[in-house]
Amino acid sequence: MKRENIKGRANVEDTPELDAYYRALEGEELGALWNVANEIEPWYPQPKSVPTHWKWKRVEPYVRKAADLVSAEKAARRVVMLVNPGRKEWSAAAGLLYTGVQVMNPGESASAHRHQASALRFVMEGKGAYTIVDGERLDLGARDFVLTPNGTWHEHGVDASGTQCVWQDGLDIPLMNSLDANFYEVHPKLNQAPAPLSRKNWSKPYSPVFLYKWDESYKQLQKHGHFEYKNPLTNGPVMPTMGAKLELVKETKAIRHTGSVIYQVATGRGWSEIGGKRFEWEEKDIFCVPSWTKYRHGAHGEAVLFSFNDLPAMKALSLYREET
Ligand code: 1HN
Repeated sequence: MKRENIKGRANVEDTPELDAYYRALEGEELGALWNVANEIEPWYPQPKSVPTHWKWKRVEPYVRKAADLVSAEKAARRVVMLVNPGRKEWSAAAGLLYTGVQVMNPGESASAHRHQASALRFVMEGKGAYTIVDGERLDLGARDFVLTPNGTWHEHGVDASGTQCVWQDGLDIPLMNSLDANFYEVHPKLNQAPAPLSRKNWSKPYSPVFLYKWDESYKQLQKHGHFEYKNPLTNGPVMPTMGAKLELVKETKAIRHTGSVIYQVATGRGWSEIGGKRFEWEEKDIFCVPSWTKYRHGAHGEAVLFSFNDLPAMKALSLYREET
C-alpha cells in the first residue's frame, strides 16, 4: 500500500497485528478508511480514463465489417464501441461518457426503444438515413447533429434508395449506470407510426429541436467562430446531462476543467496536446479529453471540431471548475 508521509494524511505502518485486524475486518464486510483515504480523497481529480485517439483509418474497416457480419435487426444496434483502456468495465470512451460508431445499410432499420440515458448523434457519412424520435421522422445528412433525449422513443433506418450510412452515437450511459438510474424499454409495437410532434407548452427538460442541420450550424460557426448546440427555449444546453458544440480550431491556450469531452473531427486536419501527449488528427477521427486534463488544439489550415461533453451534468451538480 502506498503511503504518503504528509501531516494530516493517513500514514499508518503495517504490523502483523494490524494485518490480522484488516483481514478480520474484511470478513465482516468492514474496512479501515485510513488504508484507502488517500486514494478515495485525491488532492485533485485522478481520472482512470487516458487521453485516447481513435483514427478513422483504423476504426473504419471494423465498422464496414460489422455491416457484413451482423444484421442491423439482430444486433438491435450495430455499433463498434470506442472503449477507453482505463474505463473498460464501464464501456466508457472517457469518464462517464459512452461513444460508438453505428453503421446501417440501405433498406435496413432497427426497432424502437427508449431509455433513461440521453443520446446524441453526429452523422459521419451516407445518404438516406433517418431517425424517428417520439414519432417525428428526421432525415439525416453528413455532419447533421440529432438528439434522442432521455425517455424519447427512437429508431433509425436508411431508405432503400440510400447508401451505407455511418454516424457517431454519444450517450451518458456510464453516468446513468454509476448513479444506478438507468431504465430501458422496447416499444410495444417495435416500430413507431410517424406523426407530427406537438411542441405546444413545451416543458420537457431538453431541447424541442431534435435536428440541427450542418449547413445552418456551419454558417453560425463561421459567423461567430464557435457554435454551441442549444435549447432555444432556455438558451442552455440541448439536454440536462450533455452539451455539444462546434469549434473553428485556432491555436488556443491550454485549459483544464472537470468533466469529459469527446471530439470528432468534422472537417480538416490538426493536432491536440492532451495530458502531455500530442495527437495528429484528420477528418472523422475521434479522441477524448478526460476530466481535469490539460489540453489545447491547433489546425493545419481550416479545421472544425465537433464535440460533446458532460458539462451540463457537472454544472447542475455545482462540480464545474476550470483553470487556464
Ligand atoms: C442506443 O439506443 C443507440 O439508439 C445506440 O442508436 C447506442 C448504446 C447503448 C444503449 C443504447 C441508438 C446505444 C444505445
